[in-house]
Amino acid sequence: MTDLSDLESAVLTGNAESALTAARAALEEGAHPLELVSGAISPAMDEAGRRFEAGDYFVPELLLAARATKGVFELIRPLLAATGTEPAGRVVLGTVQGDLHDIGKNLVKTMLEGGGFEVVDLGVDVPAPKFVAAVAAQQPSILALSALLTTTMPGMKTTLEALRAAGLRERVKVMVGGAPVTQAFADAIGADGYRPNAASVVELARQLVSGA
Ligand code: B1M
Repeated sequence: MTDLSDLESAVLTGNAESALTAARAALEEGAHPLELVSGAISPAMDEAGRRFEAGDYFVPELLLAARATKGVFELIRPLLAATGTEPAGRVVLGTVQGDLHDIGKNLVKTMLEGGGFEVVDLGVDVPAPKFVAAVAAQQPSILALSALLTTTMPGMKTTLEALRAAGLRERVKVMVGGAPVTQAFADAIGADGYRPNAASVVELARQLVSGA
């Protein structure tokens, strides 16, 4: 197994250049692109979160760590990209209103693109009306909502209500996810699907599109 400790410590210390160098080296040694995420990026971000809670890290350190992941995602995205020509379906994706976290969302996007889906990424801090307008304009098979804060999870419910009010709820499947989100929450707000991590999102998206 490839040693990913250089990549993990580069992300944790927010060194984007070293992160990219370490990621390239790991791939050259034969690491699978997703191993870089599960074996280095996720543990580094978890540790950053622990340090933040302990008062050893502040928002600038978290931002630097987040920035250090971006180049690595750009590096692995084409490696995960599907080769098929027919898109598996279109997905509109975004982080809900009030929430600026996008690392998990970007990973979900990378995985969906790797699974052959066309993804329209609305970014972060997306208000319900913007999701509704995108569903009307893009006519996706799936609307995918991410939230990382307990305080922004209600934005998912608001978005579903806005879809219903616009008469669009039956036209699109809605999947939700993000660290504080649970299957029970997804059921309570009437979402069509939930997955705890990006790796399992493609299988859910395929199920939702096929109506299984
Ligand atoms: Co913030 N933050 N943050 N933060 N941050 C958390 C989430 C927190 C747990 C840290 C902590 O206190 N321990 C805490 C939330 C507590 C809570 O509500 N439960 C927190 C807080 C409190 C805050 C602020 C309020 C801090 C402040 O300002 N006082 C503030 C809020 C800003 C806002 O959004 N309005 C804030 C700000 C930030 C930064 C901007 C500095 C930065 C984000 C930068 C960025 O994203 N570009 C940041 C970061 C980096 C974190 C931590 C450290 C890391 C998050 C991350 O990227 N994880 C985080 C602590 C932690 O998670 N350990 C924390 C790695 C990523 C791969 O995992 O995003 O969970 P994750 O995604 C996973 C799954 O959740 C899932 O798949 C992904 C991969 O498997 N998933 C989906 C995600 N979306 C999905 C959608 C799906 C399916 C699966 O279907 C559609």
